[in-house]
Amino acid sequence: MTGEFTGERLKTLLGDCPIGRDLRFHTSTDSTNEELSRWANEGAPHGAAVVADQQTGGRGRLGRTWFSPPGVNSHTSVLVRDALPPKRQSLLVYLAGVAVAETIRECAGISPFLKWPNDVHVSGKKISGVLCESPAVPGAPAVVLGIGINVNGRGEDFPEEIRDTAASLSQITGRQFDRALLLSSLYRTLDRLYKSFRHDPATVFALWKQFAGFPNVTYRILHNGATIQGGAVDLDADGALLLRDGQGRLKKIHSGEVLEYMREGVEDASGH
Ligand code: BT5
Repeated sequence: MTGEFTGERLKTLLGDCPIGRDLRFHTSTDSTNEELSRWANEGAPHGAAVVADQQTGGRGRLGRTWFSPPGVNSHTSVLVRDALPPKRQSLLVYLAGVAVAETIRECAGISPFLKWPNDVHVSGKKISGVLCESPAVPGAPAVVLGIGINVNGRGEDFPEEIRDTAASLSQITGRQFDRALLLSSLYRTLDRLYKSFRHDPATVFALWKQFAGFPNVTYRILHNGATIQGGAVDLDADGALLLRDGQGRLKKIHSGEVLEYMREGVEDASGH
């Protein structure tokens, strides 16, 4: 059963949820992250959210493209703007990942795998990605949490170059999902997790590590031009990934490109 995907319906489903109280819903926009950054520049408050049925310039990290066709998926950005200490702002990517994973578990009954730092996978395929940005805006600092979820799309509709690595919730479960219901659940989950994160990120980190299969996951990562392989040990307080390499040395990785991951006892390893 899928209901109408409109701003009015989403507002009704949200009730008094603080996230999405200020909501802009577009049939099409360039990128919800761009739109929310512009709005933040004009004074958008904490919890403001932008939703688009389609994005014509959906973005991933490092200038990559996010496939955002009309009619099937969820594209949203949520504003965090309440004087969070700068060190904590960079950790919000983990909060967003856990919120997506919990929402998918609740709405679709499947437990996704969180791949460091910003991907959400099911059965080795990417079903969601998170892009956190801190646009320079006047007034209180702003962090934009951009979240794309592949919801009702068919496999053959993905562009050739990601057909083997991407999937939608409906491809995996054989069901169609109500996108407004999914988003209302996502916003409520974000709100609940944010309250705990603001007080102390430890609980959200622990949940992230659970969804990420720590410590039973090994990563091969391209980091500063070198490849590092090691077992996942922890996330440190700055959000860096701690890996134990084959020689037993602890490696701290702030940023890098995951080439491959292997999960003990799970046959869904993928590098994408
Ligand atoms: C991400 O980047 O995964 C972050 C994606 C964030 C998208 C949301 S949608 C709402 C908001 N507004 C925006 O403009 N962006 C955010 P990254 O880790 O760089 O992964 C990008 C790569 O994922 C691409 O290079 C493709 O290989 C692959 N990809 C592109 N579109 C995809 C899709 N719909 N599903 C799965 N994989 C995709």
